[in-house]
Amino acid sequence: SVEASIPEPQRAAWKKFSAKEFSSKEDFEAEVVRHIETTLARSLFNCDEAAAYGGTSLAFRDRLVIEWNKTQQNQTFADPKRVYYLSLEFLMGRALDNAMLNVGMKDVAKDGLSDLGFRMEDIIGQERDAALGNGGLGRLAACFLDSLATLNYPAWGYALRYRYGIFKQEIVDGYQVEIPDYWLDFNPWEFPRHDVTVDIQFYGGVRKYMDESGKQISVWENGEIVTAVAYDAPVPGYGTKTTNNLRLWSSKASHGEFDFTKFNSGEYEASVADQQRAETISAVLYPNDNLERGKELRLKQQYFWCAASLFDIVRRFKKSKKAWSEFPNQVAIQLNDTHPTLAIPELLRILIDLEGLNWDDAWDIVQKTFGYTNHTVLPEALEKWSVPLIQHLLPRHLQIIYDINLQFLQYVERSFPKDRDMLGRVSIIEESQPKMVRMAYLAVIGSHKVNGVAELHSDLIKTTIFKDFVKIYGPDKFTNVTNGITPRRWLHQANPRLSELIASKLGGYDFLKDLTLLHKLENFVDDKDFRKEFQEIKYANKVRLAKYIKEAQGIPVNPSGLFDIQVKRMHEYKRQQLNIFGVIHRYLELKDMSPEDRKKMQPRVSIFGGKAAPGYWMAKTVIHLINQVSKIVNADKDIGDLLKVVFLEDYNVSKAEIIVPASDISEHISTAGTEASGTSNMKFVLNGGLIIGTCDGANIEITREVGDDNIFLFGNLAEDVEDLRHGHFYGGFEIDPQLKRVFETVRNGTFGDAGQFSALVNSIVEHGDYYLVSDDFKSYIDTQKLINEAYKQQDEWLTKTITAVARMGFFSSDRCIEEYANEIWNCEPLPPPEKNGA
Ligand code: T68
Repeated sequence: SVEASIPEPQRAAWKKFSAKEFSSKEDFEAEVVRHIETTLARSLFNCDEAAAYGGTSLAFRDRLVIEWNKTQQNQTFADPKRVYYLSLEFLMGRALDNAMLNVGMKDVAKDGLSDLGFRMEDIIGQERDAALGNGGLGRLAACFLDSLATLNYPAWGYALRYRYGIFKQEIVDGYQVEIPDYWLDFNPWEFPRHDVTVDIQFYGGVRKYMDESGKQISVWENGEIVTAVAYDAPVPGYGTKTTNNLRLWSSKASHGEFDFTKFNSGEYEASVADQQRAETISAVLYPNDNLERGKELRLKQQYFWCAASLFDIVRRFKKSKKAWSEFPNQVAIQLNDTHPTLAIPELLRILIDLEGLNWDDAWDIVQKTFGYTNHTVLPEALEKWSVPLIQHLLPRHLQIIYDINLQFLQYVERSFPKDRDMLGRVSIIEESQPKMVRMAYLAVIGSHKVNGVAELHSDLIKTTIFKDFVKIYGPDKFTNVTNGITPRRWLHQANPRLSELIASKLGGYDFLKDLTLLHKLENFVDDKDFRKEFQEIKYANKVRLAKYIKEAQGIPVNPSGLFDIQVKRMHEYKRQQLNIFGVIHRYLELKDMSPEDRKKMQPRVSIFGGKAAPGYWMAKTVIHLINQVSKIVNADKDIGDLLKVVFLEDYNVSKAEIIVPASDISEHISTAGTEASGTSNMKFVLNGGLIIGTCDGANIEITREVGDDNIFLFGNLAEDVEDLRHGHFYGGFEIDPQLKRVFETVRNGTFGDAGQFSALVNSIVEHGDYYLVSDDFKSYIDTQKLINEAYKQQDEWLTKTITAVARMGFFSSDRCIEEYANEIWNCEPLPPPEKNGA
């Protein structure tokens, strides 16, 4: 064994002094103080909350690192099939609370911190979010890492170490302003691995020659080199010692720090320029969700990350000295959307150009290795890269893509000799000016499985964007894995009191590992004490949010009102405009009423939050409108508590943890067929809130699980969207009369300069209402009225919410990961050894 190669005295010394985990309050305090005094060089007299956060994190980090090392060592020895999750985004949020939960010493830490003069919540609140993502796609990746570790799968995440995560949003005079998110000042959770580097090539050319045996050899050479440096972060599982790895690549210039010749000749700026250009690659996260704009730097990011990750994966595989044919038995790579699709030609390049395999063997390995997850059918989000750009940046990859396409089209031609149009339709190369590479087609062709993220979405991709591919490959290549969320963060951590209440009824916290156990809560739906406590917890969570709203936005809201929340990225397809038009409609109705009639109305608080992509004018206009409505309505003495409108600045993961548990109703109201799944819908219901939603994405499966009495669905169906859109242009399109009145109010300046909002109104009135706001408006406001009435029946409402929570077991990301493991990755867990030796 490896241990036996080390002489006994050294081994003994090592074991004797091997790092020990703190296990008592005293030890914890000693560790915190030691870290504050030595690692952070602070003292009792200048230890603020930031320093206390630092000391606490470092104390917990030490514990994590011990398990992390053991997990990696164990995985190295056992050498099982590993899963590699390639995602350009991981929206991890805060790490400390999660570390405490998984290490299991939170109570000890709480007491310890109190001895040292600090409150746990304040210390947790000091941490900045790790915000390396835009929205659902990035958060899903984070939930998956949590489940992979919890279920003991040997799995790594690979991404980029952006110096700037998603921007911080400020609202100034009602407008969004973007502030850079420089988050790395103090990040105790990452470990630089300056010894783990990969040189990545860009540009250059391809030289071809015949070797002695007459084989064609391609060499990609004379390009620019940028170095990738690995930074690792531990990903602890819950209720297990398994601690997996998230590896982030950072870019730097390859040859030393800068060019000394230039430096010595006085060209200081030029000498630094190369270095800066290299560092630009991992500098910033692109802040668009569901949009691809085809920028060269984005393509560079994608290749840099894919090439570094694949080099790392192949290097690890080669250590085991197995035959190449074993590669797909040792490695499963999941492509989170098309962003990592270049990994497909890159693996072919490694196998063929560098390792000397022939095309057929290499292709067989590639197809068996990759799986591809699609997250959208929106045309503007489907990635296409121009052929000249790829030719310039990655000349060898373009050749390989053409070779893949040739083989594929020959196969299609043989299979469908009569369908001549088929070839043009399914070609990886779009014959446009310039020609474009369709990344989704490349991903489908290079993978053995393609999955959508909710049932409706997985059906839709088979009948729309990938219809021809279903004919070509048969339906079995396509599958569904409905998204899920981790109950550790989205129930236990966000809503500790609810988690505790559930545990008290179910006899422990097993439900955090098997969420289907929640079904037993239905036995308590009539239990008076349980109901009372459940209701009190919801109220307390609303009080907590109300307090936050007062602090953050200065708006007083009454926690007994109905909290109606829509928090997500701002996007026309998600239809925040429908929501705010509905709010204006309600405002007008209230204004019309006599004071006596008003008294009978259900008080409501409409809460919005979400970032708009910096270049997305329509989305920014909606933010502006919400803020203007908020200003007018909140100041209207006639209205008082009957309607308050709040736009919460800078929505992110840690704020979601406060917002989600506080909803009575949350809005998931995308135009049917546009939201692939949605995941916050699951979070809200799991925390005892109901949904108003369209028949879209996972809303449909949530309805199936919780029952249609326990959700408020409205609006047109996906199958009718196309006809409705067509009708807007050719059928004499009448705007809904109640919506018309809303538009008149916007146009008459009630909410400020009407010119500001004309593009928004015109997109509906004049430009075809692509997102069907008018078509769904009546059904939307009628359903909101139903909700008002239902909410007044507090007892029935409570029954609905409890029942819904009890039926949410399906939506754990643990269930997703089991499905991926069984249906796509074909891999097994590797539980940590019973006795964890040093
Ligand atoms: C989301 N996609 C889907 N994309 O919109 C959502 N896009 O329905 C689904 O629940 C979620 O993925 C998880 O499956 C995104 O969040 C992006 O953020 C994105 C980022 C870059 C480029 C394109």
